[in-house]
Amino acid sequence: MPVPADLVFAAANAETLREIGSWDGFRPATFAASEFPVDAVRFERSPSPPVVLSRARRAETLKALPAGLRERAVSAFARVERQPTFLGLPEGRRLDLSMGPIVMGVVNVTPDSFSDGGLYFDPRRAALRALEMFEEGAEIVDVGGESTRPSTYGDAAPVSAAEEIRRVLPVIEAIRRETGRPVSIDTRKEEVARAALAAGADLVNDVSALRHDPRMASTVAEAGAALLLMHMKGDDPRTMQADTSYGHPVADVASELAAAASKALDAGVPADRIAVDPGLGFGKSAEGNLVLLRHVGALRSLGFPVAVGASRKGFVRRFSGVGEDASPAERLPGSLAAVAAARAGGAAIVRVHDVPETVRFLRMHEAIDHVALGRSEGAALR
Ligand code: HH2
Repeated sequence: MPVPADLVFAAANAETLREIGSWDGFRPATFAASEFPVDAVRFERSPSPPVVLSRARRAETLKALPAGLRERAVSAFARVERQPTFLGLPEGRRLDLSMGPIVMGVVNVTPDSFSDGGLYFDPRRAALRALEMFEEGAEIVDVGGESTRPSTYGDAAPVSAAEEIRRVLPVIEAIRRETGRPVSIDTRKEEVARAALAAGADLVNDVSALRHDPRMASTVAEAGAALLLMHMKGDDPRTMQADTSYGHPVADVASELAAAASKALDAGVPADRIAVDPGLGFGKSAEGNLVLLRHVGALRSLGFPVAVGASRKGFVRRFSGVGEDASPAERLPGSLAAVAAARAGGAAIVRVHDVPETVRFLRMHEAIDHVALGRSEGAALR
Protein backbone atom coordinates (compact mmCIF):
# COMPACT_ATOMS: atom_id res chain seq x y z
CA MET A 1 0.00 0.00 0.00
CA PRO A 2 1.80 3.15 -1.14
CA VAL A 3 1.52 6.29 0.97
CA PRO A 4 1.01 9.33 -1.22
CA ALA A 5 2.76 12.45 0.04
CA ASP A 6 0.01 14.90 -0.73
CA LEU A 7 0.40 17.54 1.91
CA VAL A 8 -2.12 19.96 3.27
CA PHE A 9 -0.59 23.18 4.51
CA ALA A 10 -2.89 25.44 6.44
CA ALA A 11 -2.09 29.02 5.51
CA ALA A 12 -3.52 31.31 8.16
CA ASN A 13 -2.15 34.49 6.65
CA ALA A 14 -0.79 36.00 3.48
CA GLU A 15 2.81 35.48 4.52
CA THR A 16 2.45 31.70 4.94
CA LEU A 17 0.61 31.45 1.66
CA ARG A 18 3.32 33.45 -0.07
CA GLU A 19 5.96 31.17 1.43
CA ILE A 20 4.18 27.98 0.30
CA GLY A 21 3.43 29.52 -3.06
CA SER A 22 7.03 30.51 -3.63
CA TRP A 23 8.08 26.85 -3.62
CA ASP A 24 6.25 26.26 -6.89
CA GLY A 25 6.00 29.68 -8.40
CA PHE A 26 2.39 30.07 -7.36
CA ARG A 27 1.09 33.65 -7.22
CA PRO A 28 -0.85 34.28 -4.04
CA ALA A 29 -1.41 37.92 -4.91
CA THR A 30 -4.52 36.78 -6.76
CA PHE A 31 -6.18 35.94 -3.41
CA ALA A 32 -8.12 38.54 -1.53
CA ALA A 33 -7.44 39.10 2.16
CA SER A 34 -10.98 37.89 2.93
CA GLU A 35 -10.04 34.40 1.70
CA PHE A 36 -7.87 33.60 4.72
CA PRO A 37 -7.42 31.10 6.17
CA VAL A 38 -6.76 28.93 3.15
CA ASP A 39 -5.42 25.41 2.61
CA ALA A 40 -2.75 24.74 0.03
CA VAL A 41 -2.53 21.13 -1.09
CA ARG A 42 0.88 20.46 -2.49
CA PHE A 43 1.23 17.36 -4.63
CA GLU A 44 4.59 15.69 -4.38
CA ARG A 45 6.53 15.15 -7.58
CA SER A 46 3.77 16.83 -9.50
CA PRO A 47 4.60 19.55 -12.00
CA SER A 48 1.37 21.34 -11.13
CA PRO A 49 1.43 24.16 -8.56
CA PRO A 50 -0.20 23.61 -5.15
CA VAL A 51 -3.96 23.62 -5.19
CA VAL A 52 -5.06 26.51 -2.99
CA LEU A 53 -8.51 26.44 -1.47
CA SER A 54 -10.17 29.04 0.66
CA ARG A 55 -11.51 27.10 3.64
CA ALA A 56 -14.78 28.98 3.55
CA ARG A 57 -15.31 27.99 -0.05
CA ARG A 58 -13.57 24.62 -0.04
CA ALA A 59 -16.52 22.60 -1.30
CA GLU A 60 -17.26 24.75 -4.32
CA THR A 61 -13.61 25.16 -5.28
CA LEU A 62 -13.04 21.39 -5.04
CA LYS A 63 -15.95 20.84 -7.41
CA ALA A 64 -14.31 23.09 -9.97
CA LEU A 65 -11.06 21.08 -10.00
CA PRO A 66 -10.30 18.44 -12.66
CA ALA A 67 -11.46 15.01 -11.40
CA GLY A 68 -7.97 13.57 -10.74
CA LEU A 69 -6.79 16.52 -8.70
CA ARG A 70 -10.10 16.74 -6.89
CA GLU A 71 -9.86 13.12 -5.76
CA ARG A 72 -6.34 13.58 -4.45
CA ALA A 73 -7.21 16.83 -2.71
CA VAL A 74 -10.30 15.30 -1.08
CA SER A 75 -8.35 12.29 0.20
CA ALA A 76 -5.52 14.55 1.43
CA PHE A 77 -8.05 16.57 3.46
CA ALA A 78 -9.67 13.36 4.73
CA ARG A 79 -6.27 12.13 5.99
CA VAL A 80 -5.58 15.36 7.88
CA GLU A 81 -8.94 15.20 9.55
CA ARG A 82 -8.78 11.49 10.43
CA GLN A 83 -5.81 11.69 12.75
CA PRO A 84 -4.63 8.60 14.63
CA THR A 85 -5.58 8.65 18.28
CA PHE A 86 -3.18 5.93 19.38
CA LEU A 87 0.02 4.12 18.45
CA GLY A 88 -0.20 0.33 18.62
CA LEU A 89 2.36 -1.56 20.72
CA PRO A 90 3.00 -5.30 21.18
CA GLU A 91 0.44 -7.46 22.98
CA GLY A 92 -2.46 -5.18 22.17
CA ARG A 93 -1.11 -2.32 24.28
CA ARG A 94 -1.35 1.25 23.00
CA LEU A 95 0.05 4.71 23.48
CA ASP A 96 -2.94 7.01 23.82
CA LEU A 97 -2.37 10.08 21.65
CA SER A 98 -5.84 11.56 21.97
CA MET A 99 -5.01 14.09 24.71
CA GLY A 100 -2.34 16.17 22.99
CA PRO A 101 1.33 15.35 22.71
CA ILE A 102 2.79 12.72 25.01
CA VAL A 103 6.32 13.02 26.35
CA MET A 104 9.06 10.62 25.28
CA GLY A 105 11.96 10.90 27.72
CA VAL A 106 15.51 10.47 26.41
CA VAL A 107 18.10 8.30 28.17
CA ASN A 108 21.40 8.08 26.33
CA VAL A 109 23.60 5.23 27.52
CA THR A 110 26.59 6.80 25.83
CA PRO A 111 29.80 8.55 26.88
CA ASP A 112 29.47 11.20 24.18
CA SER A 113 25.84 12.28 23.50
CA PHE A 114 25.64 15.98 22.83
CA SER A 115 23.61 16.91 25.89
CA ASP A 116 23.62 14.07 28.43
CA GLY A 117 26.72 12.14 27.30
CA GLY A 118 28.36 10.28 30.21
CA LEU A 119 25.55 11.00 32.70
CA TYR A 120 23.80 7.65 32.22
CA PHE A 121 26.64 5.50 30.87
CA ASP A 122 26.29 3.35 33.95
CA PRO A 123 23.37 0.97 33.25
CA ARG A 124 21.98 1.19 36.80
CA ARG A 125 21.89 4.99 36.66
CA ALA A 126 20.33 4.86 33.19
CA ALA A 127 17.58 2.48 34.32
CA LEU A 128 16.90 4.56 37.45
CA ARG A 129 16.65 7.71 35.33
CA ALA A 130 14.18 5.96 33.00
CA LEU A 131 12.00 4.90 35.94
CA GLU A 132 12.19 8.41 37.35
CA MET A 133 11.05 9.79 33.98
CA PHE A 134 7.91 7.63 34.14
CA GLU A 135 7.24 9.05 37.61
CA GLU A 136 7.71 12.55 36.18
CA GLY A 137 5.05 11.99 33.54
CA ALA A 138 6.84 10.49 30.51
CA GLU A 139 4.60 8.03 28.64
CA ILE A 140 7.55 6.31 26.97
CA VAL A 141 11.32 6.32 27.46
CA ASP A 142 13.74 6.19 24.52
CA VAL A 143 16.97 4.33 25.29
CA GLY A 144 19.93 4.89 22.96
CA GLY A 145 23.46 3.46 22.86
CA GLU A 146 24.99 5.43 19.99
CA SER A 147 25.38 9.18 19.75
CA THR A 148 24.16 10.59 16.45
CA ARG A 149 25.41 14.09 17.21
CA PRO A 150 26.66 16.07 14.20
CA SER A 151 30.39 16.77 13.90
CA THR A 152 29.87 20.35 15.08
CA TYR A 153 29.99 18.78 18.56
CA GLY A 154 33.14 16.83 17.62
CA ASP A 155 32.86 13.52 15.80
CA ALA A 156 30.97 10.85 17.72
CA ALA A 157 32.93 7.59 17.72
CA PRO A 158 31.38 4.83 15.58
CA VAL A 159 29.87 2.11 17.76
CA SER A 160 29.64 -1.55 16.73
CA ALA A 161 26.33 -3.41 17.07
CA ALA A 162 27.91 -5.60 19.77
CA GLU A 163 28.99 -2.57 21.82
CA GLU A 164 25.61 -0.88 21.37
CA ILE A 165 23.86 -4.05 22.58
CA ARG A 166 26.27 -4.23 25.55
CA ARG A 167 25.25 -0.68 26.50
CA VAL A 168 21.47 -0.78 26.06
CA LEU A 169 20.45 -4.33 26.90
CA PRO A 170 21.11 -4.22 30.67
CA VAL A 171 19.16 -0.96 30.82
CA ILE A 172 16.10 -2.32 29.01
CA GLU A 173 16.24 -5.51 31.10
CA ALA A 174 16.47 -3.50 34.32
CA ILE A 175 13.52 -1.29 33.31
CA ARG A 176 11.52 -4.38 32.40
CA ARG A 177 12.17 -5.95 35.81
CA GLU A 178 10.48 -2.93 37.40
CA THR A 179 7.70 -1.89 35.01
CA GLY A 180 5.74 -2.78 31.90
CA ARG A 181 5.62 0.88 30.79
CA PRO A 182 6.50 1.52 27.11
CA VAL A 183 10.18 1.54 26.20
CA SER A 184 11.71 2.56 22.90
CA ILE A 185 15.11 1.64 21.46
CA ASP A 186 16.88 4.38 19.53
CA THR A 187 18.99 2.58 16.93
CA ARG A 188 19.67 2.28 13.23
CA LYS A 189 21.05 -1.24 13.58
CA GLU A 190 18.82 -4.24 13.03
CA GLU A 191 20.87 -6.47 15.38
CA VAL A 192 20.46 -3.94 18.20
CA ALA A 193 16.73 -3.58 17.54
CA ARG A 194 16.31 -7.37 17.51
CA ALA A 195 18.09 -7.77 20.86
CA ALA A 196 16.18 -4.86 22.42
CA LEU A 197 12.82 -6.19 21.21
CA ALA A 198 13.64 -9.63 22.63
CA ALA A 199 14.39 -7.92 25.96
CA GLY A 200 10.97 -6.26 25.92
CA ALA A 201 11.29 -2.96 24.00
CA ASP A 202 7.99 -1.84 22.43
CA LEU A 203 9.07 0.62 19.77
CA VAL A 204 12.06 0.99 17.44
CA ASN A 205 13.14 4.56 16.84
CA ASP A 206 15.14 4.32 13.60
CA VAL A 207 16.88 7.63 12.89
CA SER A 208 17.74 6.43 9.39
CA ALA A 209 14.07 5.67 8.53
CA LEU A 210 15.00 2.14 7.32
CA ARG A 211 17.84 3.30 5.07
CA HIS A 212 20.67 2.02 7.27
CA ASP A 213 19.44 -1.56 7.34
CA PRO A 214 16.54 -2.67 5.14
CA ARG A 215 15.97 -5.73 7.40
CA MET A 216 14.77 -3.40 10.16
CA ALA A 217 11.15 -3.22 8.97
CA SER A 218 10.57 -6.98 8.95
CA THR A 219 12.24 -7.36 12.35
CA VAL A 220 9.83 -4.78 13.79
CA ALA A 221 6.87 -6.41 12.00
CA GLU A 222 7.75 -9.87 13.38
CA ALA A 223 7.95 -8.52 16.92
CA GLY A 224 4.58 -6.75 16.56
CA ALA A 225 6.36 -3.59 17.73
CA ALA A 226 5.88 0.06 16.75
CA LEU A 227 8.24 1.88 14.41
CA LEU A 228 9.23 5.53 14.54
CA LEU A 229 10.68 6.64 11.21
CA MET A 230 12.94 9.67 11.54
CA HIS A 231 14.17 11.67 8.58
CA MET A 232 17.90 12.21 8.19
CA LYS A 233 19.59 13.67 5.13
CA GLY A 234 22.16 11.11 4.05
CA ASP A 235 22.94 8.05 6.12
CA ASP A 236 25.80 9.21 8.30
CA PRO A 237 25.39 11.61 11.23
CA ARG A 238 29.03 12.63 10.81
CA THR A 239 28.46 13.98 7.31
CA MET A 240 24.74 14.84 7.40
CA GLN A 241 25.37 18.56 7.94
CA ALA A 242 27.64 18.83 4.86
CA ASP A 243 24.69 19.54 2.56
CA THR A 244 21.53 20.90 4.13
CA SER A 245 19.89 22.14 0.94
CA TYR A 246 16.36 21.09 -0.01
CA GLY A 247 13.88 21.94 -2.76
CA HIS A 248 11.77 22.76 0.24
CA PRO A 249 12.47 21.17 3.63
CA VAL A 250 8.85 20.27 4.45
CA ALA A 251 7.92 18.88 1.03
CA ASP A 252 11.16 16.90 0.65
CA VAL A 253 11.17 15.53 4.19
CA ALA A 254 7.50 14.56 3.86
CA SER A 255 7.99 12.74 0.60
CA GLU A 256 10.98 10.78 1.99
CA LEU A 257 9.02 9.89 5.12
CA ALA A 258 6.11 8.77 2.96
CA ALA A 259 8.48 6.50 1.01
CA ALA A 260 9.86 5.05 4.26
CA ALA A 261 6.34 4.45 5.58
CA SER A 262 5.47 2.62 2.35
CA LYS A 263 8.48 0.33 2.88
CA ALA A 264 7.38 -0.37 6.44
CA LEU A 265 3.83 -1.18 5.33
CA ASP A 266 5.15 -3.46 2.59
CA ALA A 267 7.25 -5.33 5.17
CA GLY A 268 4.13 -5.95 7.26
CA VAL A 269 4.24 -3.22 9.91
CA PRO A 270 0.56 -2.26 10.41
CA ALA A 271 -0.33 1.39 9.73
CA ASP A 272 -1.40 1.91 13.35
CA ARG A 273 2.12 1.08 14.55
CA ILE A 274 3.96 3.66 12.43
CA ALA A 275 4.93 7.19 13.45
CA VAL A 276 7.09 9.73 11.62
CA ASP A 277 9.56 12.42 12.73
CA PRO A 278 11.11 15.26 10.68
CA GLY A 279 14.50 14.70 12.37
CA LEU A 280 15.33 18.21 13.53
CA GLY A 281 19.08 18.74 13.41
CA PHE A 282 19.67 15.75 11.14
CA GLY A 283 20.92 17.29 7.90
CA LYS A 284 18.98 20.54 8.23
CA SER A 285 20.08 24.15 8.24
CA ALA A 286 19.28 26.16 11.37
CA GLU A 287 16.44 27.92 9.51
CA GLY A 288 15.31 24.63 7.92
CA ASN A 289 14.62 23.32 11.44
CA LEU A 290 12.41 26.33 12.15
CA VAL A 291 10.47 25.88 8.91
CA LEU A 292 9.89 22.20 9.75
CA LEU A 293 8.71 23.13 13.24
CA ARG A 294 6.33 25.72 11.82
CA HIS A 295 4.84 23.21 9.40
CA VAL A 296 4.52 20.13 11.63
CA GLY A 297 0.82 20.31 10.72
CA ALA A 298 1.63 19.55 7.09
CA LEU A 299 3.51 16.37 8.08
CA ARG A 300 0.35 15.18 9.82
CA SER A 301 -1.29 14.93 6.43
CA LEU A 302 0.82 11.78 5.82
CA GLY A 303 -1.73 10.13 8.14
CA PHE A 304 0.68 8.96 10.88
CA PRO A 305 1.37 10.40 14.34
CA VAL A 306 4.20 12.94 14.17
CA ALA A 307 7.02 12.95 16.73
CA VAL A 308 9.24 16.01 17.18
CA GLY A 309 12.63 16.16 18.88
CA ALA A 310 14.01 19.67 19.31
CA SER A 311 15.18 19.25 22.89
CA ARG A 312 18.42 21.14 23.64
CA LYS A 313 19.54 21.02 20.01
CA GLY A 314 22.01 23.47 18.49
CA PHE A 315 19.40 25.50 16.61
CA VAL A 316 17.43 25.94 19.85
CA ARG A 317 20.57 27.23 21.57
CA ARG A 318 21.29 29.59 18.71
CA PHE A 319 17.84 31.09 18.19
CA SER A 320 17.09 31.41 21.90
CA GLY A 321 20.29 33.40 22.31
CA VAL A 322 22.21 31.06 24.61
CA GLY A 323 26.00 30.97 24.50
CA GLU A 324 27.80 27.90 23.23
CA ASP A 325 29.36 27.23 26.63
CA ALA A 326 26.13 27.57 28.58
CA SER A 327 24.89 24.47 30.41
CA PRO A 328 22.29 22.22 28.74
CA ALA A 329 19.70 23.48 31.24
CA GLU A 330 19.94 26.95 29.68
CA ARG A 331 18.48 25.51 26.50
CA LEU A 332 15.24 24.69 28.33
CA PRO A 333 13.24 27.86 27.51
CA GLY A 334 14.03 27.48 23.81
CA SER A 335 13.23 23.77 23.94
CA LEU A 336 9.85 24.53 25.53
CA ALA A 337 9.08 27.08 22.80
CA ALA A 338 9.74 24.30 20.28
CA VAL A 339 7.38 22.00 22.23
CA ALA A 340 4.71 24.72 22.00
CA ALA A 341 5.19 24.93 18.23
CA ALA A 342 5.06 21.15 17.87
CA ARG A 343 1.88 21.05 19.95
CA ALA A 344 0.29 23.83 17.90
CA GLY A 345 1.05 21.83 14.75
CA GLY A 346 -0.64 18.74 16.20
CA ALA A 347 2.46 16.69 17.08
CA ALA A 348 1.61 13.46 18.90
CA ILE A 349 4.95 12.86 20.63
CA VAL A 350 7.65 15.24 21.88
CA ARG A 351 11.07 13.69 22.53
CA VAL A 352 12.75 15.56 25.38
CA HIS A 353 15.53 15.43 27.97
CA ASP A 354 13.76 17.71 30.49
CA VAL A 355 10.76 15.56 31.33
CA PRO A 356 9.12 17.18 34.39
CA GLU A 357 9.46 20.70 32.98
CA THR A 358 7.94 19.63 29.65
CA VAL A 359 5.09 17.73 31.30
CA ARG A 360 4.20 20.78 33.41
CA PHE A 361 4.48 23.06 30.40
CA LEU A 362 2.08 20.89 28.41
CA ARG A 363 -0.33 20.58 31.33
CA MET A 364 -0.53 24.36 31.57
CA HIS A 365 -1.25 24.60 27.85
CA GLU A 366 -4.01 22.03 28.21
CA ALA A 367 -5.53 23.93 31.12
CA ILE A 368 -5.57 27.17 29.15
CA ASP A 369 -7.11 25.50 26.12
CA HIS A 370 -9.79 23.63 28.02
CA VAL A 371 -10.87 26.08 30.68
CA ALA A 372 -14.62 25.98 31.24
CA LEU A 373 -15.76 29.59 31.32
CA GLY A 374 -17.96 30.66 34.21
CA ARG A 375 -17.00 27.75 36.47
CA SER A 376 -14.64 28.67 39.25
CA GLU A 377 -13.46 26.00 41.59
CA GLY A 378 -12.69 26.54 45.26
CA ALA A 379 -10.75 29.49 46.50
CA ALA A 380 -9.47 32.14 44.18
CA LEU A 381 -5.91 31.47 43.10
CA ARG A 382 -3.36 33.97 42.08
N1 HH2 B 1 17.26 13.19 18.06
C1 HH2 B 1 18.35 12.57 18.55
C2 HH2 B 1 18.40 11.16 18.62
N2 HH2 B 1 17.35 10.41 18.25
N3 HH2 B 1 15.14 10.27 17.44
C3 HH2 B 1 14.02 10.86 16.99
N4 HH2 B 1 12.95 10.13 16.64
N5 HH2 B 1 13.92 12.24 16.86
C4 HH2 B 1 14.97 13.05 17.19
O1 HH2 B 1 14.85 14.29 17.04
C5 HH2 B 1 16.18 12.45 17.68
C6 HH2 B 1 16.23 11.03 17.78
C7 HH2 B 1 19.52 13.38 19.02
O2 HH2 B 1 19.39 13.67 20.40
P1 HH2 B 1 20.13 12.84 21.55
O3 HH2 B 1 19.71 11.41 21.53
O4 HH2 B 1 19.94 13.51 22.85
O5 HH2 B 1 21.66 12.99 21.19
P2 HH2 B 1 22.77 11.97 20.69
O6 HH2 B 1 22.40 11.55 19.32
O7 HH2 B 1 24.03 12.78 20.72
O8 HH2 B 1 22.79 10.81 21.62
